[in-house]
Amino acid sequence: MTNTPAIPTSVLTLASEAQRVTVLTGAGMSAESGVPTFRDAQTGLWARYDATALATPEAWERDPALVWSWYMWRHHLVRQTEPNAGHKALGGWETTASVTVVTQNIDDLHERGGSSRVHHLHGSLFAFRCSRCSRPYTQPVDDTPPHDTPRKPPACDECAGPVRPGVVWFGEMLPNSPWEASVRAVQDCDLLLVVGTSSLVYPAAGLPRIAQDRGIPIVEVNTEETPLSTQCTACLRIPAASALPRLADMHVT
Ligand code: BV8
Ligand code: ZN
Repeated sequence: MTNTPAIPTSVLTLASEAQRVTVLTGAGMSAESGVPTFRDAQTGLWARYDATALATPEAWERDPALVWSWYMWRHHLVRQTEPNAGHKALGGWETTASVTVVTQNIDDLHERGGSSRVHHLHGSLFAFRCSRCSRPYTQPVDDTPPHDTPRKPPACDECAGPVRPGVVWFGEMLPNSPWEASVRAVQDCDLLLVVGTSSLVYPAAGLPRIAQDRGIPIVEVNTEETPLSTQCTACLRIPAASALPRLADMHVT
């Protein structure tokens, strides 16, 4: 690596000796794949909307076509992107240690990057269900651009209710089993990496505290400081796609 900051030997030692690694990721993990982060100014059509205002049941009730079109824009975008060297490094790390990914992201880049144990705290862009009877909706969705003419969501085969994205909106409970599996993954690990998240959204942002209370080392990988930074054993101000291959000691092609 040319001018990216060095990684302290103590951190490289933690990474090489860890046998049970848990990685908590946020939107910064997918930034280098070209997926805008949650707090980036939304690009183009969506520049005038605040993502945290669109990802709510209230926005859905008020204008389901607008919210549906926003998710179809993201669905189309993610389908055009590839996992980056960071995703692939976490996938490859599974050959030398047990690696559990706990992600706030709704994309599928960790899976496509080779990770086999991924818990989605906030659901998935690729899962849909009826907003009325909760029946899963498994038909193909039309995510073709343009997305600036809000498109009505499809209707449930069973009750004709509007189909919604299978994601967790602000004010909604997290799905039980990914949450419980994630708590266990943080309790049982010997190294917690926190990658590409502003650590602002709860209860996800509360997970590192579980590791901290157990004296488990926490390494933050984030280009900026976050409210978690002062609680960490080390902070790497290095982009995820550069830092993770060096931590995973992988030579990702
Ligand atoms: C809940 C899915 C119980 C959808 C998301 C008042 C009323 C109701 C609730 C609350 C309330 N006050 C607080 C709450 C709780 C609320 C919350 O925490 N709000 C915050 C804003 C204060 N949480 C909830 O509502 C949760 N549910 O609490 O249920 C309940 C129920 C009823 C009533 C009360 C409580 C549900 C939250 C889930 C929301 N869904 N996503 C979708 O994606 O559309 S949240 C979404 O934003 C993400 O999933 C993620 O979790 C979150 C934060 O985003 P990040 O991933 O961190 O990304 P961000 O852009 O913020 O930051 C990127 C970071 O990467 C930056 O730090 C940047 O520096 C860094 N970076 C950039 N590039 C790189 C990089 N790092 C490394 N390398 C790079 N290249
Ligand atoms: Zn239905």
